[in-house]
Amino acid sequence: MRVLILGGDGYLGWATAMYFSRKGHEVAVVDNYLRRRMHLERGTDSLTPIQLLPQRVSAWREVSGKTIEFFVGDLTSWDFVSRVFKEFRPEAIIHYGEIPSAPYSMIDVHHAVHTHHNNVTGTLHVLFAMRDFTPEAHLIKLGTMGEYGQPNIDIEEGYIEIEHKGRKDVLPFPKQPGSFYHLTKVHDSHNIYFACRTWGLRSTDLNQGVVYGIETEETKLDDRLLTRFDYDESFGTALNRFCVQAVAGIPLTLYGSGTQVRGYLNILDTLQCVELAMMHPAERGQMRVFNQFTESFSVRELAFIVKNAAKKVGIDVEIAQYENPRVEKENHYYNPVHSNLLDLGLKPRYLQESLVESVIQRVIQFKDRIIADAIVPRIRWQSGEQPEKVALKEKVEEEKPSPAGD
Ligand code: NAD
Ligand code: USQ
Repeated sequence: MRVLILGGDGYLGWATAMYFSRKGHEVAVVDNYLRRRMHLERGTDSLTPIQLLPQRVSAWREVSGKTIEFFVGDLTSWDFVSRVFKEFRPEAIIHYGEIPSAPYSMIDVHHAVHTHHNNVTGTLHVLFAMRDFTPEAHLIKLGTMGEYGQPNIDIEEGYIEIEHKGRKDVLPFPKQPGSFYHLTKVHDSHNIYFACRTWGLRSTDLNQGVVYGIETEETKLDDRLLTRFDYDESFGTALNRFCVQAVAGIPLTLYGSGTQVRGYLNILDTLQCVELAMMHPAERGQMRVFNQFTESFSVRELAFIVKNAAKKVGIDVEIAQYENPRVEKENHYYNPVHSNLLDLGLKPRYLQESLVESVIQRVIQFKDRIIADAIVPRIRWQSGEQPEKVALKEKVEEEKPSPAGD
């Protein structure tokens, strides 16, 4: 299949490009290096050293004998997007090409507007390019579990049957996102749903949980093939950050009580889920929604999992409770349905199965690259400023039961 990967220089995009290329698909990636430029702006960097696309692609050719085509350009440029679609004529489009950070979108008005412009405009261009040049193609769009927020009812997969004043309908599940970034995903979902209904496009919206992990079968082949791995307050996700903090000797940064529950999945399972969606495409006119995660944990549980794993490799870890820089529910009900991908054949990997040790070993390999100043949070949801570092409230000495699912 001809697979176009938008955001193919990113954490998930580069890993996906190699995965599909190895499986024999014809793969092209698109990226404008925005993520690298955002790191420059924040004074942060990927833990893993990563090369630019021309070097990555030639290293991949050398190691695998396979070719990945690449287009360097901006999805917010219609001229660029239309040229790529006309030249490559994708059958499947995997759309990762957005700004993925909740904290970054909450820095100030400029970062919120940039995130909205980048994400919503880019996706609109993709929808129009599909309509005009590849109407049969299947869009596999990375959304987020954060679109739903944490309602006090079970979260369905995209849609809910509602009975109102004696009448029934199946409608999009109510959305209560927790940041301007998460809101862009909600807006994208509405635009995609409209395009499917109006133009008969086909799409799968993958509402993904928080991804962890550093390694895939392909990145293991050669260090020149590593994907990015972020741990700073803007771009690092909780578990990846905890692993770096453990190795750097910085107390793990639990925000607030740490009782917030999220869905998590291994980067290897992201690859599996995207492949399952691609091999079982949506119907024309349909926007399917899959909730993409394999396990739920409170942040506190994650911290103790990392602490225990680090102990096995001789590292003593402290856990600390920080004043929560975000405005979010800390004690909440959380029970999202996630059966669609399992029904298609997803074989989940579980966090406790040595993953943490294998991440920690890799982090140790690149320990000298850790920028310690990038770890402790400064960005707050409440004010537009970037004040002093968020205060450390107390050390967490023992594991307390999480209220997950109460
Ligand atoms: P990433 O930042 O590593 O990758 C995104 C890539 O898209 C970057 O390389 C960036 O340069 C590129 N990009 C952004 N805007 C672009 C534009 N206008 N034109 C061209 N390229 C552009 O992020 P990631 O962690 O790989 O996430 C990929 C996608 O998955 C994102 O849409 C994110 O919201 C979603 N997602 C990620 C996670 C996670 O935990 N990593 C969880 C749920 C959803
Ligand atoms: N958290 C901590 N300490 C940290 C970092 C985070 O306690 O050092 C907490 C946060 O307060 C939050 C939870 O951990 O309650 C998850 O935070 P995160 O930064 O790991 O994830 P989030 O901001 O939600 O965003 C990430 C990705 C985003 C994706 C989202 C999926 O960056 O692209 O959309 O996960 S989800 O969380 O399901 O919305």
